[in-house]
Amino acid sequence: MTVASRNSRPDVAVVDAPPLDFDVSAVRKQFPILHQEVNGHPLVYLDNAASAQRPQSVIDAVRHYDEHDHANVHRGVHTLSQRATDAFEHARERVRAFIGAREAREIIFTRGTTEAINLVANSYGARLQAGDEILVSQMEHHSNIVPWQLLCERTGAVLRPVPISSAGELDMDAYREMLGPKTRIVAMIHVSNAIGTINPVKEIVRLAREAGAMTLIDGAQAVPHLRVDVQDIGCDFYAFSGHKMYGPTGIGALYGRAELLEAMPPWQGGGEMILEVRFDGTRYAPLPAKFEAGTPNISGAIGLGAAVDFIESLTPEAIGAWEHELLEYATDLLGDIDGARVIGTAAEKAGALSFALEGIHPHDIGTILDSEGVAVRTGHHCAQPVMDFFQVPATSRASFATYNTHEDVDRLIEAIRVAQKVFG
Ligand code: C6P
Repeated sequence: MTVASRNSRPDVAVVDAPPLDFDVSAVRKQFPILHQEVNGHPLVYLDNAASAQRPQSVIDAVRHYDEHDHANVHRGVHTLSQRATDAFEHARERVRAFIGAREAREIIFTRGTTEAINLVANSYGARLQAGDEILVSQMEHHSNIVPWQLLCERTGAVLRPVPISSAGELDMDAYREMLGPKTRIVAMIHVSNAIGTINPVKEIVRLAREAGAMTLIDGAQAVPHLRVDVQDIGCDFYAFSGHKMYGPTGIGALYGRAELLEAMPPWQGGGEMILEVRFDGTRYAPLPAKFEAGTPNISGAIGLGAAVDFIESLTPEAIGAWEHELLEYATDLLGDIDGARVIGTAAEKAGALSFALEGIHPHDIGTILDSEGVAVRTGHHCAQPVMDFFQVPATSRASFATYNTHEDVDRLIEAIRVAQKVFG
């Protein structure tokens, strides 16, 4: 099977041809962690969808902050607090520009995608009533299912999954039919972490808006691979995590349209999200502080800003095209292996290649691959409905980043052959 041409859908922001001049060895030099042996073999890191590695510039940005500027933000008149605040707000501005938001106050720092979606489900969700409908896809990560299930339990709203095809693409006809006057929220994944499908989010949002529904896009697996422009997509909310885009763990962002965020109640209460606290009533701070209660992950935000700079230094377009080349190469080679089955064969894919090997449990595959120095993820990838749909308990998943190479793919394929010999 081959991955289809990258320019067949106008709303997928990727370039046509592989960037033949992509200097992957220069990129690799920026990632110290890659230059080590694991179990006696040079490391091949193909678990990027779980967490990508960090370039020296991100490591240095966090370290510089820790060594020189660390203090609480927005709270002190002293020099360190001002430096920390400046660096923190600079990072917000970098994130704003990265995803094309209009204003920096539309960027709320969160712990990651999970917290961003929970924020919306709890705050915006408070306006839902019994009988209202929330549409998600059947290929969602659990973090775009469970917060809505909890909301449904609280409000009596109904969660409805839009089906996917045998290729792992969203059934757009079913989606159109399911949209209706009861649809209040459409929450969909941009790029599937489990099977790599790129969803037509612009069209998904356009249809939802026509139906009068609010839209949230889970962009955790999109921002590392595609140019994302939230205004072009037209969504109300967009959520993502730092650690999948070469940044630190424990930091991410929620983009929200300012009018909506302003109209929403705070989710968490505490320091920094208030203007004035009295026992007879509290007034809340303006955006973005209203949604950032407590001391934030300051060094994480600074690292995220540096990760944005790293991606922009290469450009998301060049990164996406290079990774696509690797994805096609790996998909073709896997197709030559007897007993190998690719799970998810959508025409438009990014980042992840899930597969099954006849007669070998994915966990055994992962263990053998690790003994060969190849890191992949095995399991349900926090997307159990996808596993149920494809009738597998789990898959093995190789996921690509800008520093991966054709040699990495060759090593993956060799290691798969080793696993087949061991269990054959
Ligand atoms: N997927 C994976 O290996 P957090 O944990 O909040 O940073 O991200 C959650 C999340 C939400 N949506 C998508 C599409 C995701 O891929 C993830 C994280 C990892 O696939 C860990 S389960």
